[in-house]
Amino acid sequence: MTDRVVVVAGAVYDEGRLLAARRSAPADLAGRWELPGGKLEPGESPEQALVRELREELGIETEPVDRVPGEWPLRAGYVLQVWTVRLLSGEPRPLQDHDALRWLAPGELDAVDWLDQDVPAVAACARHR
Ligand code: 9L3
Ligand code: MG
Repeated sequence: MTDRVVVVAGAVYDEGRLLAARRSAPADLAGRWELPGGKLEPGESPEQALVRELREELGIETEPVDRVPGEWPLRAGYVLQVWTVRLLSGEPRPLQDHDALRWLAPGELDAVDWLDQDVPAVAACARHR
């Protein structure tokens, strides 16, 4: 399938805790939490897109480690894929599209109001650990 847009998201871990980001835009998603990331740009690999998105959105340098098995449909024509990501440098800050961040311990994964599609993605991340 080539006629669909891949949205990549990062499961960023630091000392066993998973980074969750609260969206501030667009209005219909604001206040909901997600694994940060975004759409691939033309010519980018998923890993390249993820490194770019996490740099732009959070000001961190990261290294994709491996793909979390699975794929989750977003709106028509879009699909969500998730990579486990190692934090190389920087302290994440909500620079665009987010207004809050939380590091969630393994027992806290249901403490935030995830976007609908991120619920199964986060569960897959937990299984994948
Ligand atoms: N989306 C859903 N879950 C995620 C991410 C990163 C994105 N973990 C959805 C929200 C938007 C679309 O994908 O509708 C594109 O994301 P972005 O480029 O606005 O971050
Ligand atoms: Mg984004």
